[in-house]
Formats: sequence, C-alpha cells, structure tokens
Amino acid sequence: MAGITWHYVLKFIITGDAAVGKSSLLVRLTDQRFLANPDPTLGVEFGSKLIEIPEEGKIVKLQCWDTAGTESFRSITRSYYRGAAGCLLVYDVTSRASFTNARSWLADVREHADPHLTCILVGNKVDLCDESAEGALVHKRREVATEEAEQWAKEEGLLFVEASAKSGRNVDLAFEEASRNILDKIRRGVFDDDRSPGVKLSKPSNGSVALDQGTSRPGCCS
Ligand SMILES: Nc1nc2c(ncn2[C@@H]2O[C@H](COP(=O)(O)OP(=O)(O)O)[C@@H](O)[C@H]2O)c(=O)[nH]1
Ligand SMILES: [Mg+2]
Repeated sequence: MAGITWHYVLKFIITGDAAVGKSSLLVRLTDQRFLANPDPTLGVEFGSKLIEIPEEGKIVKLQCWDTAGTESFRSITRSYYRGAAGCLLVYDVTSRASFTNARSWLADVREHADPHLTCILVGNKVDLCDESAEGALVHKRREVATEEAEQWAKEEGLLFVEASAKSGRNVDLAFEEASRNILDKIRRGVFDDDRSPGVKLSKPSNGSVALDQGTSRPGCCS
C-alpha cells in the first residue's frame, strides 16, 4: 500500500499453556474480535499489525507467532523462539496450573531465545473475575492474585499486565509496553538494530507514515 511503511519490524512470540487465550489475544490484536470457540492452534499461527509508539515517534510492525501450547508441539515451537525480540508469556488468571507452568515456558524461552528478548507476563481472562460479569455462570474464581504475579514478574525481570482477549482490555497495551521496551533497548544499543534477529530496521520511503489494519492468517510463515 502506497505511503504505508514502518520504522521497525519486531518479531514476537506468544507462549504459555494450551487454552490460556494465546490465539484469542492475537485475534483481538489483529482483528479486534473475540471467538468463543476458536479452533485449537496446530503448530504455529501468524498475525501482523502496525502500531504506533508516539513517545518514540516510531511506527512498529509487529510480527506475531502464536505457538501451540501442547506438549507435542513443544519441540516445533522451540525453533521459533530463536529470532524473537519480544515474548508474551500468557497464563489464565482463573487457572493456578497455567501460572505454575509459566515457569517452564519461561525456562524454554530463556534457553532458546535471544538473551535480550523482552518478555511480558500476561494474566489473561480477567473478565471472568469482574464483579460486573453478566450472570453467575460465567463468573469464575480468580486463582492467581495480581500481587503474586506482579511479584514473580519483578523477580524474573518481566513486564506484567492483566488483560482480557474477550473484552479487549489491555491487549493493545501489552504489545505496546513490550514494543516500547524493545525500542528503548534499541536506542541504548542493547539490540543492534537490524543485525539482531527479531528486529528489522526499515527507513520510511517518504514522510507519510500511516497505520493500516491488522492482518492474520493461519499456519504460514513469511
Ligand atoms: N472469558 C474469556 N475467555 C477467553 C479469553 N481468552 C480466550 N478465552 C477462551 O478460552 C479458550 C481458549 O482460547 P484460545 O485462544 O484457543 O487459547 P490458546 O490455546 O492459548 O490459543 C477459548 O474458548 C476462548 O474463547 C478471555 O480473555 N476471556
Ligand atoms: Mg491457540
């Protein structure tokens, strides 16, 4: 599209247990919608979106790889960690097990990804804990306190946010916070511009930089 360009392409991975809402967060980011019964992810899915980081005066193209959370795909998904600049480590605030397992997902990320990768811990499905959730049936009990997750994130050097793919709360923010942190690392020379895997520098061809709609497509790579 003429006149539409970006300053950086940042590769993101989304990881965490099955059913915590990884694919739903990606669909919310790229398509602004929510599916109550999405197909389970097989292997890896891909979505991209342009976002603006006004403080940095930069347009960033997010390239997000959504990994399957099941054990059988773990070896496949590991290879995708390698080139990533950012990671969304997702758990479900109504599932203690998914929070506990976030430790082993983080260990995988640390083992296979760039050591400078920016990781944001995302406690998804907060809509289920809202006092105002419509109907008692959808109201589930929170199993992970905000403070506990925040504390663990701090200990591990992760950013942290609670979000809902269903309501859209904090979904854009999660990607923006992580991107801001990566841009800051680029500015400080931690990431070596486009010589770092996962960070690609693109000089705008003209002055007119604009945002386009998100796109997503299943099961492919580019
Ligand atoms: N209430 C609620 N349900 C969600 C949310 N995110 C995902 N889900 C549901 O959780 C299930 C698993 O979501 P999915 O995105 O496939 O999880 P993934 O396996 O981590 O990719 C689906 O039924 C979704 O509709 C959320 O923020 N709130
Ligand atoms: Mg999925």
